[in-house]
Amino acid sequence: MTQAITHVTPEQQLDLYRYMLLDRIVEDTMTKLFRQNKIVGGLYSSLGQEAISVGTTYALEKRDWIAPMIRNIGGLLVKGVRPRDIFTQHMARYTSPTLGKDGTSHFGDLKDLHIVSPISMLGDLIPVMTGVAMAGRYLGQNIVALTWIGDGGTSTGAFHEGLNLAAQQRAPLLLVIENNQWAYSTPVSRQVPIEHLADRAKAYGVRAFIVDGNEVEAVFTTAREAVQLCRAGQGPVVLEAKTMRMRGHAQHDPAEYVPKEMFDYWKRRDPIESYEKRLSASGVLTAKKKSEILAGINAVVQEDLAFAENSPFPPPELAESAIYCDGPLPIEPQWQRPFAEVTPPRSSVKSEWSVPGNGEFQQDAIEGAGAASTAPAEPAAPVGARSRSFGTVPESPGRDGNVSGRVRHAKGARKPMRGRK
Ligand SMILES: Cc1ncc(C[n+]2csc(CCOP(=O)(O)OP(=O)(O)O)c2C)c(N)n1
Ligand SMILES: [Mg+2]
Repeated sequence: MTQAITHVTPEQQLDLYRYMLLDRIVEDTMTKLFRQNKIVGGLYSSLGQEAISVGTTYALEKRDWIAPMIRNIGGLLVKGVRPRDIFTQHMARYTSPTLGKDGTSHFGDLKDLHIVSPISMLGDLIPVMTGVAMAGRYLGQNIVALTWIGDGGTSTGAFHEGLNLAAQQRAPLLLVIENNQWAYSTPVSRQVPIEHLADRAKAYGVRAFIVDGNEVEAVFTTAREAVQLCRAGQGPVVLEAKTMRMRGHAQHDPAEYVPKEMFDYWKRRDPIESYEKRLSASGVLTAKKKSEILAGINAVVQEDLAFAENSPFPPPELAESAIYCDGPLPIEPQWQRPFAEVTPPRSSVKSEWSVPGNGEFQQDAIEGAGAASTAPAEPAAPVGARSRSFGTVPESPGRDGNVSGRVRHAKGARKPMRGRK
């Protein structure tokens, strides 16, 4: 049932490489901008973690949804966000997706790219994305919702509440735990008494995978398998990717509390360098191809950087607009709301199945008349027998947190939901 799909085509390999490189060049460019005092607010780095955002998002389809956190610029790029949006947003320019009103990666695109804007409160995106996943199912779209959480974020209440909700509702949610071994200055070992954060999924009857987060193909193929399970109606999946935060929490933090040997070890496991070597050795990445990819990335980045640098800041007269509600607005109870008002908006994603009338409230069904024909659709099946057992747990990371490159899977498959594909 949960057969690993390990095949990655040369085209996909070059795509994965290109996106990781694009991510790194975009973030390196922003580091320079930060040093030039052109970034408004903080700047967070996903240096060394690019394989996770890129590999997981690459496993999605266009119709699927993501909600990034601070180290998921790679996911935005794979989803189709242009570097100019990332630059202008960080530089608070008027041309940014939030018209210069917000900073970092705090923007989304609900209409076309299906991106929910980050929420700073760690963990809160999990219940939100569970809701997105459930809404997609409700609309028959067969979508998957993906979000990421750090090792520190797994200790928030929202993580546990959200995961339990997703499990109980069998929501098609892929939750990626980016275990980069540090939450600000706190190492994982001082935060939790367990070795593998994926084990937390067990408590909620959720299937979990552990993967080497520095191996982009392992991340991609495992995420692809997880996405398939979600889409098949088998409930949420947790994917723990073991990696290392190669910078401080943000630019202001020199990370002097991290042992130097730990940085040295992980530097040798850089996800882009190692993949480049691998693709070169197999002949997929020739010297010519590599310079073509690099030239393509640099052309886009330079064009978008120039666009951002030449963009104005928002006009001062707009500083107070779109912040508070232009109230007071009268709020009156409306007990008989029209059907169109309470049904979900039209969406660009075509339904693969339909719930009659989008499951609207049917007075007749309650009163008995015509109940057989108008009864609301069957609700999501509750979590069935909790027969999953977690098979091989990975070898322990060493004291420095090293992990081997193997992918391990939790065993046990759920039956697909009734009536779902
Ligand atoms: C609920 C909540 N508590 C605390 C914070 C402050 N904070 C922001 S990032 C961070 C560290 C997060 O560490 P981790 O989850 O491991 O993610 P990483 O920074 O390593 O990617 C903290 C404590 C927050 N944003 N939300
Ligand atoms: Mg962390």
